Amino acid sequence: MALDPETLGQFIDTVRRYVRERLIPLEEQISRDDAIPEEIPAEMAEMGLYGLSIPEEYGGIGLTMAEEVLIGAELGHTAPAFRSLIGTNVGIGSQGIVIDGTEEQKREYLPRLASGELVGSFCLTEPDSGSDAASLKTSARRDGNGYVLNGTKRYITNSTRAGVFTVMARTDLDNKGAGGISAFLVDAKSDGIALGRPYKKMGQQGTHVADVIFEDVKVPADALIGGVEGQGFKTAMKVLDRGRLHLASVCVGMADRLIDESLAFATERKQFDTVLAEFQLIQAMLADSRTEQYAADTMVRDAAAKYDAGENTAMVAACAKYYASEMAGRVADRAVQIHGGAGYISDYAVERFYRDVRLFRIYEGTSQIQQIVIARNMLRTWKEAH
Ligand code: COS
Repeated sequence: MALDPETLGQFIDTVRRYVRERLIPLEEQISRDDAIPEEIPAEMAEMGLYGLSIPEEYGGIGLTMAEEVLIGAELGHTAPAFRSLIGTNVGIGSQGIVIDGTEEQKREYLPRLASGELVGSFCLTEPDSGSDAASLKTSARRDGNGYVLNGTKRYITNSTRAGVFTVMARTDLDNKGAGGISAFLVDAKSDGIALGRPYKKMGQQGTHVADVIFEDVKVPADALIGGVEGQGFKTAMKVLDRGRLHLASVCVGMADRLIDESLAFATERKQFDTVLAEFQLIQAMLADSRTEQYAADTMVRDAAAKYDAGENTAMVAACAKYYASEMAGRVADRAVQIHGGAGYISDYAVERFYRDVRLFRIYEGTSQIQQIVIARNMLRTWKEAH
């Protein structure tokens, strides 16, 4: 249910103040330590951030997509690791249950995901299956009343904190395509689950990704999302459609922060006896960044409204994610350029963000995958109409 405008305004304000007063001052520390201070998860839980997208009847705030993207943009103003902390509970780690779960699954998991007591994580990618998600090999063999899972999942965000994994695994071993895949809710403490060492990454320090290895992991029959085999790929795609919109909103916020950093530097720094901001070539970069950030913001809000109206948003979500993530890359590049030599030095936030934003063009579907999704939808609509 949508919040009334006043409550929404207050919530946005609270998040904005928290980002500016509490999180931004911690950015250098988390970049250096590659760890989020221990108090932060509890503070975010207290604000309800883990439950942004979880319906109120299951203990969440139940924001509409149009509201969620506004919060996503606020969180985008700081190091992405903070957003990632709640990101899987808000997105890929809870939405499989929200969208396709049984009533029992919703009651079992959603309240704890909403409160942050339980961290959800999404296991789709594998060593040999990235963009071609339908080719995944992790198997779920029927065994008495339940299933036995075997396989390796790669680069799994928040796996080191997770209490429950949404695992896409092949239940029909004869069907090598999307139709053979089912989605399971697996307790992270189950026997047979091992985590790899967190990977060392280019950026986004403070967020940890690791492999999750399943070796003869027994799960009960009611762990199957929705109780129906063969639907797991579709569940994953629906979750990603929504996740892509959320990520696009984070890119909008990040670009805004990069523009702020650029303005702050350009209005202080002098060359040729003039502040940089007076130079038209610098102004051109600032103007391009603002124009593109505004365009992405508008796309995200429009796509979110369509999502809330119940329209099929696979294409517009892909458009928004594709444009907003590429835009954030260009804005980060210009921010570094405006900073000149300082932009290459770690003391300046833009150096860190330049590395952080690189991931937006890759995870939850690369730009090339978004292009494919967009074009396929265009062609389908064209063929249907002609
Ligand atoms: N919503 C609901 N169902 C969807 C869907 C969506 N957004 N997209 C596809 N499907 C359905 C299709 O309708 C099809 O169903 P039918 O067999 O009943 O017709 C089925 O899923 C298979 O779809 P498709 O044939 O399009 O699958 P492909 O193997 O061609 O894969 C892409 C499609 C490439 C788009 C998909 O694999 C993808 O998104 N890859 C990227 C994965 C990714 O984002 N990984 C990031 C890591 S997770 S953080």
